[in-house]
Amino acid sequence: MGESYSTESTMRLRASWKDDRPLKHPGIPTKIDRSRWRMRSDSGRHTWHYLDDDEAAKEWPLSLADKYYLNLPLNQPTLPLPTRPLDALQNGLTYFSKLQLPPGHWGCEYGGPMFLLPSVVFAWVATNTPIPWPYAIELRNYLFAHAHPELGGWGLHIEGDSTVFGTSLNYTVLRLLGVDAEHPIMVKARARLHSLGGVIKAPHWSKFFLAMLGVCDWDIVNPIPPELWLLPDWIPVTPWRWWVHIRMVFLPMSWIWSKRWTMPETEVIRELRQELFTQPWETVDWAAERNNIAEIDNYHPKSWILNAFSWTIMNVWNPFLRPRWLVGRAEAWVSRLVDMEDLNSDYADLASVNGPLNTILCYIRDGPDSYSLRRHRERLEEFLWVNAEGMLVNGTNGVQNWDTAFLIQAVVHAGLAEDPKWKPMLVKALGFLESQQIREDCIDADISYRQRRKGGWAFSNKDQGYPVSDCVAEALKAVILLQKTPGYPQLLEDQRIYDAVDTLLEYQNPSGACSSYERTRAGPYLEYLNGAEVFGRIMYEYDYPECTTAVVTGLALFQRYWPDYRRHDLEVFLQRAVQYIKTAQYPEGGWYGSWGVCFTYGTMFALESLFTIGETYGNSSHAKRGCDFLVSKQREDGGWSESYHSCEKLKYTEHPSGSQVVQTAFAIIGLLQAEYPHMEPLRKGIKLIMDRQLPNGEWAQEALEGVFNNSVLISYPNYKFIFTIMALGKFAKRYPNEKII
Ligand code: LAN
Repeated sequence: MGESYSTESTMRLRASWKDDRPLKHPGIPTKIDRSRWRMRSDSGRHTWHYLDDDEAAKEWPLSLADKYYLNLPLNQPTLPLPTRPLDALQNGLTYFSKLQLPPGHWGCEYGGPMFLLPSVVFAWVATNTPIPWPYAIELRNYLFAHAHPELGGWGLHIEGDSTVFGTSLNYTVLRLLGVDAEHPIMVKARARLHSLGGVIKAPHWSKFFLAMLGVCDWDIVNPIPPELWLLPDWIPVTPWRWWVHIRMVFLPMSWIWSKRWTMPETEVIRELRQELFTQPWETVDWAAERNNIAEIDNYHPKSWILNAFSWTIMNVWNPFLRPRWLVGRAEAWVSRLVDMEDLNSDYADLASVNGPLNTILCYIRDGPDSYSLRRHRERLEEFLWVNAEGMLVNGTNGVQNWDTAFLIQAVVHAGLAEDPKWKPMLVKALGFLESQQIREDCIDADISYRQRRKGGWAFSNKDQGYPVSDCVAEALKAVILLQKTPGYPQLLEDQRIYDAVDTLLEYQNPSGACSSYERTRAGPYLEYLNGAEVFGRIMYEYDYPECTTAVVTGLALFQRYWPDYRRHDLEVFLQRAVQYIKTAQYPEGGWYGSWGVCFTYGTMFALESLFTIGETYGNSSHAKRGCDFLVSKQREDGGWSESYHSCEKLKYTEHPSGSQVVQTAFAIIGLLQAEYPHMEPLRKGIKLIMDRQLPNGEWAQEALEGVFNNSVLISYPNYKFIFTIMALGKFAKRYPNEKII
């Protein structure tokens, strides 16, 4: 990409504002042609490229998947109108199979949270990384498209009301990209920010980033002492016990905080100091505003214990006691842990907050010409995505393994694995999973507090290198199901299957449950140290019914074909895990889902666990209560409709926009797993799924499907294919001759 947009030259004449393109820079073309974007997937590494000249665009034509991502017309034929679920399923697959990428997997945007894009842009700006002009334009387009239409500003995620967190970060991004402060969207956002009290009311992470940019003074940032990493492991609050996402974000943050590093001042930073505050910048009493936070941002108020800790650090430890030698040791150790993270992921890093932060650390520590910075810059590209609204930053470097594993299972469960029409697609998908299995444990696993990973699968791709309990299990199931179907290549020999099982067996918590990335290393007390304010349940690894179920079903499937391998370990594991599932049931009968919205998602999984040990509606009070709960939430039109407010409030809440295809599929799958005996509710749900299918076989995007940390929504655009196909297939297996329409 030839031309780039220098972040240093963000100064422009406000008066020169004339059109809707506030990015003023000599040489930036006035128009962007969205059909010039291409997504390239090298073994599951996704990068976007803007083809500036006609020749290049002709040589690299848009693929169907590109068109789909960009919402350009695909011109897919109208398919025969389905009357039976299996026909609808085939139509859905006909469409979805065309989106399979050359390595064998599916891609998708993975957006929703509104603090990821700022992390990446701030990393570029802080490290003096030129931002290509098509990026700058498309990032602006995306943020403009998601400014809250009534309130102005931006929220924690795209469906939420605007907050100080979202607005302060994204307003700053736009100004750094060269957007004029007097643009109507900016004026409205600023008004919203000021009505909430301005940036002094921002939560911790926002204050951190703005201090690093030089908009705030470091004194406004609550402490993140790197010394914490020197504490002995036995202490119950030490960082090795934290949930890996928090651990890996606070790690580079603590180093930057300790250095109080601020990027060189620019004109736009000086302007932001005037724009983001409700009082003259020079008069702000920074230290006094550290705990000042707007009500709307304060999802998880800080505990008095954390406040006392922070006070002591800032008023006693730092000014009077903190010895230089200790600071040096702590910073050096943190810096080494960052290197381990970078080495174990080839700089891909865990996700799109710690990746940008590690980038900044490497720039400060290793300099602008270092290998570490160059490699980080390349890897940051993999978090980017382009859609019909512009450019966004994904929650991870993709959803490759996860979606592929589910799609395989959905087709196998529908009884179509041997159908010559779908076999080539499945063989390619199997090949992808084979290529993505992690084959080695981490370097320095013990000292970097990493768990066994050999044989596992990550959520996205192998490079990222973090297996997750359910990602390993879902991929393992997909592999076993295909390799045990006659006529499929045996790409993973038994030893590689055993490796996966050995990794899975490491995940069980004392409660019997599984968490996400690691076994739990702490308890609820650690939430007293949650200082992020905007997220709940973030400090340690919780027990999750959905992760536990995936492991239960994965191990049970394995056991069917390899009954003697670690027989005793597996039996004990399964028995304890399902016992946990029972205890996690809510009094109303459902299960809380932490990673999808919400009770429909969690209940689908839990009912599958119960089925694995033979407990269904007819013989189990747990399964019956789960089914009754689901059926009680079915709407008149046959669908289910849950809002993300369920996740925040831990109570089933209806979505204002009515039934959702994906949740309807979750509920139907759950009921079918539990062998729910009455056909009518199932039929009505299936009818809704079929009615919503478009003539070319696709389903339209509805509300966001996923969630994390109680409060942040994230999209899983492929769920509308995968789980509908799964529901239709399971229904068709149970009622093969049933016509619905
Ligand atoms: C994800 C995405 C996938 C998800 C499932 C596999 C679905 C789940 O069953 C286990 C947890 C996991 C892996 C998960 C954890 C948290 C993630 C990585 C995310 C929701 C995607 C983005 C999010 C991450 C924390 C975003 C960065 C934000 C911070 C607060 C650091």
